[in-house]
Amino acid sequence: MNHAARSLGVAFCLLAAVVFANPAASIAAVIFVKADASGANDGSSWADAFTDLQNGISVAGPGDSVWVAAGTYKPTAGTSRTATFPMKNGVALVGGFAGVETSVTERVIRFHRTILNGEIGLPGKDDNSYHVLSAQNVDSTAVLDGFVVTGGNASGAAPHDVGGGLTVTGGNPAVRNMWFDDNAATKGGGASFSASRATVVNVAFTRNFAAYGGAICTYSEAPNVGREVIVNTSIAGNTAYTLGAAIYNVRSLPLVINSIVWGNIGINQVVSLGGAVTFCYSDVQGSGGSEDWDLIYGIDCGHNLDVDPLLLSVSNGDVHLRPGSPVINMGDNAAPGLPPTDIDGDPRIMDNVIDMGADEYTDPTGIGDRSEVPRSRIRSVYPNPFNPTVTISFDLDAREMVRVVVYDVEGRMVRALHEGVKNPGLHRISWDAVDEAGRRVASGVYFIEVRSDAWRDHRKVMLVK
Ligand SMILES: [Ca+2]
Ligand SMILES: [Ca+2]
Ligand SMILES: [Ca+2]
Repeated sequence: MNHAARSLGVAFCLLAAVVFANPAASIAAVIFVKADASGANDGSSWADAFTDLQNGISVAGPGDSVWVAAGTYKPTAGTSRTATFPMKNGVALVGGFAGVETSVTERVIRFHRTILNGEIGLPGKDDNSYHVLSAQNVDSTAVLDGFVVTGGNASGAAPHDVGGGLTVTGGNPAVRNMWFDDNAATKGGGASFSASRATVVNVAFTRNFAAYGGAICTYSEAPNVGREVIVNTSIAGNTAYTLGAAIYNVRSLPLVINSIVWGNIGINQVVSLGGAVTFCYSDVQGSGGSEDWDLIYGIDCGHNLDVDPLLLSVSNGDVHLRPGSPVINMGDNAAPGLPPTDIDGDPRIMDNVIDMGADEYTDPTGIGDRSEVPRSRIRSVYPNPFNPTVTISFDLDAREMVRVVVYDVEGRMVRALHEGVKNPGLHRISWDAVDEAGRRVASGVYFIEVRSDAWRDHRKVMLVK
């Protein structure tokens, strides 16, 4: 090859690299999904968001994120039980948004529940989606982050008998900040993992139901293929009517760190038929803890407990820790895959040491998602964004004691605006962006909470300067 031909060859290769590499880089995008959006329904912004999550997932390609605002999303508007939300390589499915944010770190999951619900067809579980979510041989670039998953019922013939909330087959997807509540299956009511190396971090499994593995089934056809990594996960109040109230493991080797297994109903919390579950820094009911480990639970790698973790309400699926919980500050800060926040969106490590479970304990006098809001009490916050003053309007049915408080995104109280008895009717209170000490606060996001003894409601406001 002469010099000119070689140069042409190089030039062609460079051109090819530009042509073939650039599109992949330039199409990486955020795709917006919002159940109540009323714009162009093309996913290009919150205003023009897709209203159906399936549309968002189907147009997403490698490098894309699908941001999903608070609301309820079903795998199908029809009655096909095999309809499921699929995980895809290179695509992050991210819930917990109010529908105004411009970055993932702005979202506060506990305020904006994004619910994936398998409740289709007639009311009741019998004809629901087999798997609300599914992942087939996807790698760690497939991410699931910030959803509530409920209503799945894997009551069919194989492969539709495992993983009512999520079924993972092969691969190693990343699952974090999730709450699997009230799903059902023959095996693995909340989730199933087959020959998988999935990582599961900051996840709650509550009130799921199965014959085997009320919360989770881990399964491997051949020994030593499956190796799930389960970190800071709370498994409580699940039921198995045959074996493994919490976890049923067949020939896989799950590693469980900083987690809680408590208050699940059935024969043994953890059952392995071949393989073994390894527990580190975890609170496992009936295990004896590392002091007195019962080998039937699997392998003790140290620092395990067997003590009531004082969960807020196992029957309500609320895995927040109560004051004085013995699992506070008992985890391992070096556990793999930890995000900066806990399942609520609060800082993951408080008091310098991580807690066991999905919730990092914060002072209960701070703001929290600990009671249901039966209906909206706040009528408006206006203007929003605001500067210098925002006015909040709210309704009272009865004469009651009301407290109106401003918090920052960390849940710290900024200003108590009102505390006292008010009459039924519409009330208005303004905030002048000044804190308790009389200082102007920084621009950014704040939460205004209105509460009585019986209810609470809140709105997010943004101060712009
Ligand atoms: Ca149904
Ligand atoms: Ca802590
Ligand atoms: Ca927390």
